[in-house]
This record gives sequence, structure tokens and C-alpha cells, in this order.
Amino acid sequence: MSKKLHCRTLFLSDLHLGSRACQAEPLARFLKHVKCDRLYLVGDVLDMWRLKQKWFFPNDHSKVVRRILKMAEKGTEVIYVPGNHDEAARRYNGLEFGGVTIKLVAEHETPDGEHWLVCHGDRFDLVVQHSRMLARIGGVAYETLVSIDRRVNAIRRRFGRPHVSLSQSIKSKVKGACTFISRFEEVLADAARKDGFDGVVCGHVHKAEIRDIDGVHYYNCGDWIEGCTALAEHDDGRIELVHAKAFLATIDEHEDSDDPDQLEIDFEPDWHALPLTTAFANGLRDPLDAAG
Ligand SMILES: [Mn+2]
Repeated sequence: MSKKLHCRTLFLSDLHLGSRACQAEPLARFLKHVKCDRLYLVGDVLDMWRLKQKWFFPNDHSKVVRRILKMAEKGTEVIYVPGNHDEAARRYNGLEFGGVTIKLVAEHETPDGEHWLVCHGDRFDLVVQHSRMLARIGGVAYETLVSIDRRVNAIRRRFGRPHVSLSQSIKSKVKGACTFISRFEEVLADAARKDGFDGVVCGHVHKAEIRDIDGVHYYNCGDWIEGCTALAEHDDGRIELVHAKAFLATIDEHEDSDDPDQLEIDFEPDWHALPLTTAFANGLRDPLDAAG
């Protein structure tokens, strides 16, 4: 028997299916090893921004969609809360298809009777888009920049040019990005508190987090571009941040072999998946648009 993660609720966000940056292969493998009563997809499931530029939906990405629909078929309640990259799905608020329900925002009730707001979080995005990119530039990148800086300035000196500090300007922007994320967290927790919630579950900033902010629980699912994380709520209400790659590494690789036959049986094509993703990608041109 292969090992499975059994939990009451699983929260995933920022899958970015349809983007080359999405780590769909570990995601599909992870979902194969999860059993949960409820699954929240907390936005940016499909990267329609990328798909609109160029259609990219390889097999691993389809496997994720099929996996989710399979979970729904087997009794998992799937709630899809769209984000900004898949906001076209927002117009289908309240719609249910193949066991997946679309909701602009959701409310989760814990075993202890707490109520948590579940939303992607982009509505609270206070600063411009590139903050997120800057947030990924960490200390290592900074060190590299410093060394580039040195070499650039050595050359500039030789030509009698004044000193420029690339690292200095980048560093101040990285600091700004960190401030942006902590502000995002605070603003979200504050909004949840004002609406009478005990906690908030979100995504968007690609930074997994479990923390309490002035008495409100703040949970961020992270992402599947870099972090590959998920939030699991256990039956006793305990919340755990699951690092999927570490989790997968503990699974018996023999059980989870890449034998194509096994994969084929497990990921038997479900053609519901095809019109679904196509409909989402073409969301803006959907006939339902006309109805408003
Ligand atoms: Mn987002």
C-alpha cells in the first residue's frame, strides 16, 4: 500500500496551470497521495494570462485537472475560489460542475467551530505587480549582484566613469517587497477580523505562511511555481504546512514508480477535463458573457 496523506481539508493555491513555471508533475503526484473530505482551490489555478499569450497545456497539467475531478468524483467536496490569473472563472460564481463549485469567496468552518474567510487575496493587492517578482530575489541573488557590481564598477573606473550601485537600488526594492508582503498579510487579517472571521486562508503572494496577526489566524497556501506547498487541516483541527516535495520523498518510490502503464490506469483520461479547461481559457469569449 502506498502512503497517503489523510486530512479533513486541503487548501491549495497558485497552481498556475498553463504556465511553464508550474511544477505540475510533483503536484499531480502529490494529489495522487492525498485523501481529503474537502479541497479548496484558492485561486490562480489556471494561468489564463499565460494561456492567452500562448496555449500551453502539456500532459502533466492535464493530469492535475483530471486528478482534481477524480477526487471530486470520489466524494471530495471541491471549492474553487478564482484568483486574478483565472478571474474569468469568477463570472461563474455559484456554478457547480463535476463536483467542483465555484465561489468568489468561501467560508470554511473548522472542527472547533471557527469561521475562516477563504479568498485568493488579490483584492488586497496594494502595490504593483512587480513586487511579487522582487520578493523572490533573496540573499543569494543579492550577493551575486554585489559581485557583478564590483566588476562593472572596475570597468567603469578604467574608462573614467562614475560609480553606480546596482545592488543598492535592487536591495531597497527587495526590502520594499518584504514590506509589501507583511502589509498584505496584515491587511488581509484586518479585513477578515472586520468581517467577523476567526481566520483567513489565501494565496497570491507566493509565500506560504501560518501566523497569528492580532488574534486572527493568517494562512497562506504558498504556490506551485517554487514552494510546492499545501495547507492541510487535520481531523483534530490542527493546521499543517505540507512541503509536497519532502512529503513525496518519504513515499516508497517503488510503489510510486513511473511505470507508464500504472500512470495510464491511474490517470485514465476524463474528457470532462478538456471542455472545462478550454472553457476557462476562452472565458472572456464565453456565450454566457452576453447574459452578463
Ligand atoms: Mn494571484
